[in-house]
Amino acid sequence: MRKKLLWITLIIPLILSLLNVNMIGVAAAQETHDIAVISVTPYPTKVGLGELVNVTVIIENQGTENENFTVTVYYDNTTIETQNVTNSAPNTSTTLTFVWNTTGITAGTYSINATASVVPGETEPDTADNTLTLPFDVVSPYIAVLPRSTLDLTLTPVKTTQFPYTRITTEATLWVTSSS
Ligand SMILES: [Ca+2]
Repeated sequence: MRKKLLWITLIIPLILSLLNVNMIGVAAAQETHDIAVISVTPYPTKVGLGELVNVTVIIENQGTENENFTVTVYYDNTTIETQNVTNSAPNTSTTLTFVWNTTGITAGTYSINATASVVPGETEPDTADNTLTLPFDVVSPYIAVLPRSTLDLTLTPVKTTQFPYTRITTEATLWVTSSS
């Protein structure tokens, strides 16, 4: 009887206590925090100066917890925009669209970068996939070089595949106005 009492009062609580500690330890080890930028897609794929670029960014919560974070899109080191993502569920993706107005920059190749903020508990090497960069070309708009005395709007532009013909005729008209 005394042996049975000892089992109930000491051994069982001790076993339950150890099991409880172990269960908490396992739960903590399985909790992960990991946000990843899956893709960055600009559209159109090349623009003339002053045109708009839609940058679509897909971000995935690869961790086990709901997360709040920000996503910032840059061209080179300049911020285009920052957006917030709230309560992102585990194993789900979020699609965001950013608009880059290329007015005021110079033609050239730029880096478009999307970066998701590091969430609490997210550590290396999981932080490496929080950013994604790709090159993007901004080209000079086509300028029709026409003799002033022989302006002919029926001339065929050299870069007909780059801009629609209607745009060329508009620019030629503006050129005549400014030179008069
Ligand atoms: Ca990550």
